[in-house]
This record gives sequence, C-alpha cells and structure tokens, in this order.
Amino acid sequence: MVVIAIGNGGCNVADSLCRIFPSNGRYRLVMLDTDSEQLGKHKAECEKVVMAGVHADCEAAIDRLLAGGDVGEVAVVVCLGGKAGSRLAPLVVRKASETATCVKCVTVMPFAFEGESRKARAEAALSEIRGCVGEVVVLHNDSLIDNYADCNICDAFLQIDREAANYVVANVFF
Ligand SMILES: Nc1nc2c(ncn2[C@@H]2O[C@H](COP(=O)(O)OP(=O)(O)OP(=O)(O)O)[C@@H](O)[C@H]2O)c(=O)[nH]1
Ligand SMILES: [Mg+2]
Repeated sequence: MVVIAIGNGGCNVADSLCRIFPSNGRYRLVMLDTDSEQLGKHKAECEKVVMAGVHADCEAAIDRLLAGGDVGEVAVVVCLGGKAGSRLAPLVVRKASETATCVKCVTVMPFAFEGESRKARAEAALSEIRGCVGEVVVLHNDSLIDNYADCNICDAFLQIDREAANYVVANVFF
C-alpha cells in the first residue's frame, strides 16, 4: 500500500495518520507539494517529493514514484481548494489508476468562509478525481470543525486532521 499525501493540508493529515497509525512497514508514505519549505516541516518520516511547476515534469515525477513493478494499492489524501493539491491530485489519481491494482482517494473540502473560488477549484478537482477513481471519500472542513468550535484555530486543525486521518485508516486500511 502506498499512501500519497498531496499539498500542505493533505500532508498535515498524513502527519496525523502517522501518529494514530504508524507505518511500521504496513504502508509506504509519500508526501508531494510544490512548496519545498512547507514540505520540509512535516514531521512524518517518509519520502518527500517537491513537484516542479511544469506539468510534464510533474507527470514524470509521478511516473518515477509509481514505477518499479507492482505498486499494489494506492491511497491519495488531499485537502482540495488550494493550488497544489487541486492541480496535482487529479494527475496522481489518473496515473495511479493506470498502474495500481486499486486506487482510493480521501478528500477534504474547504470551509465555506474561504470563498467561492476555492470552492469552485475544489469541486473541479473533485469531479476530475471522480472521473478516474471509484472510491472517493469526501469530507468537509465545515462539518469536521463542528465539534471543535471552542478550540483555538491551531488546536481545531489538529483535531480535524486527526479526524480526517481516522477516516483514512477506516476507509483505506480496514
Ligand atoms: N483539514 C485540514 N484542512 C486544511 C489544512 N490545511 C489547509 N486545509 C484546507 O485545504 C485547503 C487547501 O489548502 P492547502 O492544502 O494548504 O493548499 P495546497 O494544496 O498546498 O495549495 P497551495 O498552497 O495553494 O499551492 C484549504 O483551503 C483549507 O480548506 C489542514 O491542515 N487540515
Ligand atoms: Mg501549499
């Protein structure tokens, strides 16, 4: 099983995943982002790949990632609405669906307060992802945060990342 976390939010969820369900050889974790500085800050021990802006370079990097014989199952984790995740996740699921035995995707949709353009970017990416993968879990930050209204924003994000990571464990591994 390869878990590919994409964009800063997706990689934050993957950090939580590693805390609640450490790899211990059960899965290979790869983090992808266009932002090398952010990528360097994630605590999980894993492969980290900085994706270049040019489309063809990204495709080549994803091919390298998925090369090497039987990739088996691939799970993609991404928070949609930002530029990196919304651009790269559809690309990754399309490439993975050509080579992997099974591809699953766990997505988190942006808060309504982030505005229409983020929402539109997230929805466009989600519909591309749905075009390539049968199993797509869609979580909503607006619903995830409901239980943490009293927390400060950092604590609330940690909690919702953990909740999203629990969905990854439940839907991807079990
Ligand atoms: N649950 C959760 N959602 C997040 C987190 N960080 C960001 N988000 C959400 O995910 C959306 C995308 O943000 P990022 O993941 O930071 O964006 P990105 O894919 O890195 O893209 P750019 O930085 O714009 O290139 C945001 O609009 C938020 O709704 C996080 O740590 N947890
Ligand atoms: Mg980013």
